[in-house]
Amino acid sequence: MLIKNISNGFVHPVSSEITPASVYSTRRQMIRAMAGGAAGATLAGFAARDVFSQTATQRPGKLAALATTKTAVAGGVTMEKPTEYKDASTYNNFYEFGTDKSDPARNAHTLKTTPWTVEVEGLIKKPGKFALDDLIKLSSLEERIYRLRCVEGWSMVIPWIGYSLSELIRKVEPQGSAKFVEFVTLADPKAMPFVGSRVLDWPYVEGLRLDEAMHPLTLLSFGMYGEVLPSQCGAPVRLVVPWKYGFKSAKSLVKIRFVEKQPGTAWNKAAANEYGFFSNVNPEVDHPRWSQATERRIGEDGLFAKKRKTLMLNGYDAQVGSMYAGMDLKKFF
Ligand SMILES: Nc1nc2c(c(=O)[nH]1)N[C@H]1C(S)=C(S)[C@@H](COP(=O)(O)O)O[C@H]1N2
Ligand SMILES: [Mo]
Repeated sequence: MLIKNISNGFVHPVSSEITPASVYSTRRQMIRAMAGGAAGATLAGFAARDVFSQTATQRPGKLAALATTKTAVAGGVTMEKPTEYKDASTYNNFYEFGTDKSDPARNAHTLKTTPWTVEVEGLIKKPGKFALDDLIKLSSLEERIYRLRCVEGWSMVIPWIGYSLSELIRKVEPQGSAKFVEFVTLADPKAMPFVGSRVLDWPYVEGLRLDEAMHPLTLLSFGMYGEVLPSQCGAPVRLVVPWKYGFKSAKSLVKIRFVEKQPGTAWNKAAANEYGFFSNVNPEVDHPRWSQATERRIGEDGLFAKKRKTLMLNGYDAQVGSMYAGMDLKKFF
């Protein structure tokens, strides 16, 4: 059955059975069915080449499986070939474990993810502490293939598992005064060798405007590639905000706080002229030290690998662009 939500452009093929996330051939069939069916209009925007380029990706078989009941198609990115798991899990930014891309995979095994609780507090009617299992069960898990564009100029395509953060936000009932959401991550100096170092202010914090946090694309993610998140990718729960530079997608969340004023964020505090609060992917606004017009896809390195053009709002303009109507994106970068 296809459920189309006109307002946000989503097309959800809903299955009554649990479909293993690793069955990409099923997705290929589904995409074909959709292209010829009710969702044809939505898919017309995709190049046929992209629609059929999806190649089979096996579940890596390294961590516990995390089944999804729905597969969501969000934006044009879904049709891109996912980055290899080995690349996505060894080339990371997670400064609590070191500043080198290979440090998190090497060091994050010290992260203890059980027990884990996420505190939801601030300007809401129903504050509370969620044990991880309860948080996972709060809504049905979907697989969503999103492109993530790092501010440093590389990108990846990841089959994330999670649900829209809006599901949680609705349950805790924000008060009228809540205008922003602050995301606080774990800062445990015993498990995280770089917490205490002077690179960043700890804990690593991030923030979104309430409408951004409520946007259906904003994902509360518990897994990737059909399995729970590896520690270096932000286990056991992280944010994925696909139209913003990677650093907005805070890893290993422990607190979600509803506030009235725009919260300080880790990278903005470190260098306000380089990292704004919004940090929307924007090929037209250069980083002070480099261009943001192109990107390198992880796994396509090599001397002759062609750079890709970075898309406005990382390719999600149609879904999220209206939230920034009338805003000068050079000023609010
Ligand atoms: N807690 C925390 N979250 C974080 C970071 C970090 O250093 N600490 N790095 C960010 C940056 S800069 C990027 S690009 C993404 C990278 O996510 P990935 O390693 O899963 O690709 O995580 C973001 N989330
Ligand atoms: Mo990043």
